[in-house]
Amino acid sequence: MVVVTRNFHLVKLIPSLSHTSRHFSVKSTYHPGDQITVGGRQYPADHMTNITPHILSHLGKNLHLQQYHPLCHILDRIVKYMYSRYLTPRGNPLFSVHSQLHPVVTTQQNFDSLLIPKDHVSRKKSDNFYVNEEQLLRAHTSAHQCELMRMGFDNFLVIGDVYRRDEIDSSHYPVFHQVEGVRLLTKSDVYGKQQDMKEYELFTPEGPPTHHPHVINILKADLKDCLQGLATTLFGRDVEMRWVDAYFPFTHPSWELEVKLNDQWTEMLGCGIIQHQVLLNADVEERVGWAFGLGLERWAMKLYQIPDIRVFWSTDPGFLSQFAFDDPATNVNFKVVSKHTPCINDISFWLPSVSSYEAADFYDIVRSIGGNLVEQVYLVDQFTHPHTSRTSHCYRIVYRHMDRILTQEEVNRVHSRIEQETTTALGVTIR
Ligand code: FA5
Ligand code: MG
Repeated sequence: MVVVTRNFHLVKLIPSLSHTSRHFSVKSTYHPGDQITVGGRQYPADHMTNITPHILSHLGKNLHLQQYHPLCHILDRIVKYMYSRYLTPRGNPLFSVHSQLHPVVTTQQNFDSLLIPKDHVSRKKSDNFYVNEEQLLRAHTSAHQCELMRMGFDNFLVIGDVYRRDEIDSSHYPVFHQVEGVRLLTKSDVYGKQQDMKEYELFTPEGPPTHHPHVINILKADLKDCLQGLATTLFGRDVEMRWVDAYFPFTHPSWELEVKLNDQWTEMLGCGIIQHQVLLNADVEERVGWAFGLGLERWAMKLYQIPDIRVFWSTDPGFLSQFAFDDPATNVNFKVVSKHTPCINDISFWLPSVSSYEAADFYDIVRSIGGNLVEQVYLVDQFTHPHTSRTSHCYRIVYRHMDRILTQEEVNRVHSRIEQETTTALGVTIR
């Protein structure tokens, strides 16, 4: 087994960008020469920089490496499953594990190396946390595929924290953990045992290199069997699951696996057959392969019946003590530490008339000021005034502390700070 380790240290903002929560602004302006420190490294800031102090506070926590953390237990089981499924001829695990790669990657790694077009929506500033024009906090662990393939790894797992400006609800959090799996095969790996197929090629003979249909079928069968096997190993034979066709620029064909979570079909992973051009970008020839990316929190929520994704960041002993066991396969009947009644406050405002308004900026403010008191935010109403043509949005913010009762006064104080900050940072007018 090969473990690639690149340590990084806890995050600190350098003084020129530091803040007190009172004067925090999402739309901080960065001047030429400003520096931002992310994961112990310094980077030049620019007009794309949009990492908030709230997000920075999650760097270096490495929940997946913390002994007795549920994400660490489930990761252990996933790695063991992959180790036992794929062995070298000498009986050793085939997959290498890379769990400490630095989370700052280049746009080349996160997008270009994966054939994500220059104008693709997933590159938007409103969807990502940019360090600057050329670097960002990785939005998925797929960002490391090419560098590892170029280094010569054929079978590997990448585990890491990933960052997205996403929705806010019980199964989405702006920082979560992914496990990436990549398996590359040579012609003899693909056809080896199937004598009658020895003559087949990996690619169709004419036109640009296209996978031979047999390759797709053989890889697809292995990929789906591997992932379904993982789901039944963790969740039991009777788990309800289904495959859905999907699209990713870097795999074709692609699928998503959904599992019933709290009576709702929930996406657990994306996967597919790696596009040939992705391998060429990594200087890999004469190989084909598959890849998957799964959300560790979603798998842990299913396994331990954890109802809310924020719980993983809790330091409450009532939560953590439930996972203080050495055998990761121990059965846990997770007890919700508390499910106090929520406080629900709405916020309505007119958008600025010359509108550069992005809901993601508003969500950042809510998360930065409300922290983990905020369980959910959603748009409940929007309309455009027929005479003035001004647009109004109304959002509902559900406040609920994981560990204790919140008072309405406390919530009101947080809520009015959110109103103030939204007014100054985004130029809206509270109604
Ligand atoms: C990806 O990130 C692709 N890189 C996955 C992939 C890898 C496809 C390799 C093909 C080959 P997606 O955005 O769907 O895809 O995220 C993958 C998984 O991460 C989801 O299925 C889900 O389990 C989890 N996930 C996505 N967004 C969030 C979020 N905000 N909070 C928690 N989990 C999330
Ligand atoms: Mg998806």
